[in-house]
Amino acid sequence: MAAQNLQSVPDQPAAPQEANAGQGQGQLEADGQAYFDRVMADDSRIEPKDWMPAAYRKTLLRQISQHAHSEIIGMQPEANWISRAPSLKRKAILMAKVQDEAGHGLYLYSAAETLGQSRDQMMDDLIAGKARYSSIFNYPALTWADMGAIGWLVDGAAICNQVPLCRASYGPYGRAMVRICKEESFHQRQGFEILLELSNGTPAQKQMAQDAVNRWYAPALMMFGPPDDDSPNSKQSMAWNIKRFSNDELRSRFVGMMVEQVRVLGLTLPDSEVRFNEDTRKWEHGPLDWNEFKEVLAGRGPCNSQRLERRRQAHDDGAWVREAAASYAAKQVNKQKEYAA
Ligand code: BYC
Repeated sequence: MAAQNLQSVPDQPAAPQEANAGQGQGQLEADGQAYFDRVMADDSRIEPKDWMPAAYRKTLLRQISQHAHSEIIGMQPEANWISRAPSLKRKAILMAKVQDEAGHGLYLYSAAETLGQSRDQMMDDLIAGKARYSSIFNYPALTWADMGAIGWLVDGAAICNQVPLCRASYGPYGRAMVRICKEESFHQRQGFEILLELSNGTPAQKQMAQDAVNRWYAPALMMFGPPDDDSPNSKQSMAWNIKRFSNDELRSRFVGMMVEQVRVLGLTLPDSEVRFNEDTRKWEHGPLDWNEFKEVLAGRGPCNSQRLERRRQAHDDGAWVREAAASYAAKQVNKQKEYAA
């Protein structure tokens, strides 16, 4: 039961491994549960080989695989603009960003695999339309300014949601998030900078930036998930130290960050009801269309079918790479066997 701590994570409670030698399954389960409870109480970390409740494993698999799928599907709206980027510099930056998202997907699929599900299975579920990915990527990127709005608002929301996940109780997830958050911060800055340049450009460029912010604002707020009263998973995920803040808490925090930054951009948020509530000490925003959110989750958003179709096509196009890699790996194994014989 290896337990590796981040510096910020308190000392791990002693694992019950040795004490269990020779004991029956029931006792092992009881010791495992006691160990797990101590880890949770100490706000420490569970590692892949540690005992964990089946429901904890299932919840993590659900969240991490959805997160991985979001990164991979999230490459599409921006990849569509690589060939239309307005300069070589912008093209190089956008390509690097889209590649980063692929990398995030790979770290997350690796973290999910440590919970016992194969990457092939996760990918099959995605392309069969059985798995979720973030609602935000079912909206179209209509103009170059959308690259700015995605970077600023979508990556901004992602950071707000994901920084607390760096302290998630499952070690491989928390560690993956540390690196992802560093890269997301750069992504947000590049989005902000695109919008700033457009905002300081011609009136038409400024209008394009404002239009993009208007279209991405509400979908970005919905990225945090349904309102707390309608979030069936939050309570348990918070008890297990996976989620650290509720959906509404993070959404409110994000709105506060955006209020400050939009002023620097010289743009406005399309929400006349944003205000800081002095009594609750929280930022509030206008109503969101949760029916639209449900429609998107049900597969009926503006781009759901296009995104999945593109993913299927990319999977088929990549078949020869997977075959070649598997064949090369088999050859290496045979060579080693021959060498050993
Ligand atoms: N979209 O009980 P709740 C990125 C589902 S990638 C779709 O509150 P939970 C980026 C939820 O799964 C950003 N589905 O759930 C990439 C649940 O359904 P199931 C992705 C959503 O898990 C490329 C049901 O609604 N970030 O940043 O406690 C380029 C009830 O919800 C959404 C992550 O994945 C949604 N927005 O909380 C640029 C972060 N919201 O599974 C940027 C990690 C909710 O029961 N994930 N649902 O069928 C999380 O933090 C949490 O899973 C959520 C939801 C806050 C998203």
